[in-house]
Amino acid sequence: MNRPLKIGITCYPSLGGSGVVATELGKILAEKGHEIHFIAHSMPFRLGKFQRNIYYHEVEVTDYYVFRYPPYDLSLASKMHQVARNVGLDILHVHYAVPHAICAYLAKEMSGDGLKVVTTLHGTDITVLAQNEALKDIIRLGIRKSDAVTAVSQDLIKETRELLDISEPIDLTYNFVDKRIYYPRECSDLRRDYAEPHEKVLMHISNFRPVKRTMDVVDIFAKVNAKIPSKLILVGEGPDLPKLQTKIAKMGLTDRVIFLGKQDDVAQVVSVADLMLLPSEKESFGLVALEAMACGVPTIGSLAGGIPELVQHGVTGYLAPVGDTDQMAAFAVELLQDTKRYADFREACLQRARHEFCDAKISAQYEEIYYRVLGLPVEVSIPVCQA
Ligand code: GMT
Repeated sequence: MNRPLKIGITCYPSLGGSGVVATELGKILAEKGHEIHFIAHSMPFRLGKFQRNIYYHEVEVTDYYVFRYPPYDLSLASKMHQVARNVGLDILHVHYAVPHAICAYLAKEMSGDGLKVVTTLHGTDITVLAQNEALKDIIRLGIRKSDAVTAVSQDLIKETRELLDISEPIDLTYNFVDKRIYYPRECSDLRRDYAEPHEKVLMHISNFRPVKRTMDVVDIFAKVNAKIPSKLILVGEGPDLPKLQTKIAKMGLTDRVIFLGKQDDVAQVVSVADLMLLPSEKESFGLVALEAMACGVPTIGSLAGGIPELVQHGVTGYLAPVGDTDQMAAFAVELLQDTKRYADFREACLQRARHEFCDAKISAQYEEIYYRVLGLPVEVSIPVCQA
């Protein structure tokens, strides 16, 4: 048996897929007996109640009158080093390359080579930020100085290699769901609050940034609603929301769209939906589509990034080129009108989420990486997920 590890995890602790993955991974590793130390500027929002083996270390930013911009990155690197030294961390696992991979590199320089750094690339840290010439070289440095790098889809691995000219190995570690949380919830009461029995429910969950193409969400919905009476539930908040509200009002759809704002209990909310809409411009994986899949909800989305690695076209959802809202709406209508096909898609979603993207399998892949970089014998077996 491998010995339990002491693992520091840094992520963006507020709403966002990378923070969710990092937090859920930490919770699962803690259940497996590892000692997990979250190092972040605030408590990760999914951490929830007290759990054995989990510790939280808050990064306090030093302000001083000479600073125009208080240096958060340096405070984070110092905190990583202090935690590593005080508790004897084996691994620093950072999620999202910017600035976390560089902070981890600095922490390692301070702590010594005994501390190993694992960086997980999540998406826009590469697909957007690594396109920026001002950041490209420092992102490449963070990746090269990591002891292991993982990415959440094959597509993201490919993009990282192309954009940054990286030839070092990158491990594939897909996003995952905890099947104790993500399963189809009973929600008939809740559904009645939002939709009439004859209406279908379409849903979109995101941070409403331009990359999510939320205007397309409304266009797809309007085209579906013209054929099948439907409601659109929007979950989350972000910069495009005011523009979206104006568009919804102009299209005369105000009484058909429900804004739920930010919600923590995604499994409950998503169970209300018949379809998830994810027409993103870029999407390295699409955690929200996996969460929907695990609750039996097919996704209609774009052929962007890693989405096709998750959503099998014609099996667990339908995909069309980015911006092709006519095609996405046509797919949605086709699926919603065919009861037998919809039931098949729903079953395929449940099977795929539980077998391919279960927490036990993906967390074991991460453990394997940790032991490998530490030079310890890898005695982790990757379990076959049970439905
Ligand atoms: O890269 C981002 O935009 C942020 C990040 C986040 O924190 O939400 O999202 C990315 O990471 C998720 C978890 O790995 C993936 O499921 C999302 O697809 C990915 N977002 C994008 O690529 C736009």
